Amino acid sequence: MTSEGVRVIGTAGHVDHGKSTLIKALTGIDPDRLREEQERGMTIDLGFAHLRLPGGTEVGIVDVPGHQDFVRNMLAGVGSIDAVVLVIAADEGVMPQTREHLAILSLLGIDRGVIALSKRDLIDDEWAALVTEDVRAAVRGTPLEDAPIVPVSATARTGLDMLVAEVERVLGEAPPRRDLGRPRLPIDRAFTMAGFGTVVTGTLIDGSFAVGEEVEIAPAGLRARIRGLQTHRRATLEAPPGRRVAMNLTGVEKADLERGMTVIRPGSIAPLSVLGLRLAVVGSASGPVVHDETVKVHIGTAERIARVSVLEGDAIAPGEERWAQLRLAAPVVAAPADRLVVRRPSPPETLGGGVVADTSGERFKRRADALEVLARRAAPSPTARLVAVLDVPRTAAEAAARAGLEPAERDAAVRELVADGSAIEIGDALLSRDAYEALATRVERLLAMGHRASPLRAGVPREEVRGALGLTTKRAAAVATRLVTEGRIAERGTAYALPGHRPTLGPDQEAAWLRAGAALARTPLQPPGLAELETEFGIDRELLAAVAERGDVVRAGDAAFLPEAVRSAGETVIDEIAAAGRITVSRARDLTGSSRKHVLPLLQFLDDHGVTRRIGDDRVLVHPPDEARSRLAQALSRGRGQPA
Ligand SMILES: Nc1nc2c(ncn2[C@@H]2O[C@H](COP(=O)(O)OP(=O)(O)OP(=O)(O)O)[C@@H](O)[C@H]2O)c(=O)[nH]1
Ligand SMILES: [Mg+2]
Repeated sequence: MTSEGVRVIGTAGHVDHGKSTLIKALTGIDPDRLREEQERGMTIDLGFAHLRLPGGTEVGIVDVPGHQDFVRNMLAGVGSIDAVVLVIAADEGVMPQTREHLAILSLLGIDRGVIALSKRDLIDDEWAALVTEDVRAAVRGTPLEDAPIVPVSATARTGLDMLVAEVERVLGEAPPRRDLGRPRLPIDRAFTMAGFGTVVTGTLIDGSFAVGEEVEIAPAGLRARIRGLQTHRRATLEAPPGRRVAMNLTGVEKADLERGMTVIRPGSIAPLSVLGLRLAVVGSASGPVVHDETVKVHIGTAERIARVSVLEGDAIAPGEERWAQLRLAAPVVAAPADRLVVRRPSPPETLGGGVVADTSGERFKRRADALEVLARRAAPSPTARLVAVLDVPRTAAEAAARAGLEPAERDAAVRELVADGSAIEIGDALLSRDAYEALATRVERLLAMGHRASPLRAGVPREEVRGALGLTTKRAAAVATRLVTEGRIAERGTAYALPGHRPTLGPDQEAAWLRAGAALARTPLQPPGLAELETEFGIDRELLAAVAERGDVVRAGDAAFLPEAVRSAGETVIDEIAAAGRITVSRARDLTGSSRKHVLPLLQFLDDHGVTRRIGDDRVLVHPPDEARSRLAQALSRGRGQPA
């Protein structure tokens, strides 16, 4: 199944101009399905039909009402069509809703279509020529400017083949539907069908749904399962984007569902109450859209009351376009690049619309910030759009969905951004260079503050640094690791520090260390223990760690030695093993003139640094003596008494 094989078209045009009659003539299906519609002879709500074009393409048809009281229903129907058939009655010509529907099509970006000059049987050739000229003038400057005008009569059945041929040609030029791997079915109808249960219909966009899938009905947050799928009354196991779909759902009641809700994969889109866009006000609007004005927003099949927050100036005059945020009274499923239409509630009037640029839901405190962010998010190129949503770490899939990119565009954009350094890979996620720099600065500041507050300490505990990033544990660790790799921060045991940071002692602490160092030097291989260092000399663990950090003392197990003592004891041990092949603890004690209590941590230190290895009661060398000596020297130059 290819999405090119199936298309969706819609009708548009003034009331009574013959839309429904034309669809019935083309398909044999009467789109006016409601009793009230039959009785009043007019379309009230959306009607549906389908047609197979001569070339084999299946076309779903959405028939809309033309009456001005039902423009909201028309809006729910034309949201995701591939092309429009604008019907203009030859005997009446261009009328108010002809123009209003044209404006709506233009706002929704529907720029493919055919104009059917209907009821051709009611007029003569001369009149037909005049009205054709009027129609041309009316569509000038609209996306249908170059659309073919086909005279038709549904009752006399003339021009129908020509109309179908033009529809086929126009659809042939339409691009394939995008597949973002994140399906949405904006519901246009919900009903109960005997033998099936709950059914919803709509035009599927942005991805495929399959029978058996669990789905969410947003924004209600309901869960359901797809029991069956139909396109054009035929059952299918999977429906790709761009087709009319009837979806049989289990787990929800019709009473819980209504037009304007959207079927999505559970959790795939968070409904939003704030939408940012450049709001264009149509030239024909009766007045400006002013800041804080209440409007109706139509997006997909949904309709919401909203307040307009004009971000540039205080109003948007007819014919102008300005950055604005729409604050909706209730959340709606929306994605970047969605089109919406804004209407005035009363007297009803189509005011304008635009393309959703920002779905972050952020309410900006400063207008200048808002403008900058929105402009960035509305950027046209896929890479720019992707980078704009990477202000926080997101997986490539999340980011692409937010930026409205298709998988193919996404992969190319990710490669390009990572290659030129505009995006940084952070664990499973990507982050823009700017956002990464902001995090780096935050870490550097935190470390600088930590060093100032505790000059003695090696640095700021790793956990604290990661916690300050406000990211998931894994991503925070990835950011920190990258900063270390880049040499912007340094790892000091279980802490991070700025590379230049050396723990510094105050004058009293230096004096205390001087006395303690002298005591250590008096009996280098039987030095005072840690408890004594603290009680007698005031060298607590933190101070000792600081002195060790700068290389003045070596911590080994539960003891502390001067580096010189460790070196001489270590060399003695190495020499002995080089000569005798091994050394025991008591032999090491005797040769170094130490005690058992002190020689144990010394030997452990040598083991830990890959100088010696323990075999039973003996120590042997891990490497030849020269290598052992250089390892010992290295361990001491590291100055931290920490195994590498
Ligand atoms: N003579 C003639 N009458 C037509 C033709 N097409 C439609 N009509 C008549 O025009 C009237 C309106 O037709 P509909 O098809 O209901 O018009 P519509 O555009 O669907 O109207 P709404 O849906 O209410 O906007 C009906 O009485 C039709 O019989 C045609 O080709 N020739
Ligand atoms: Mg109709």
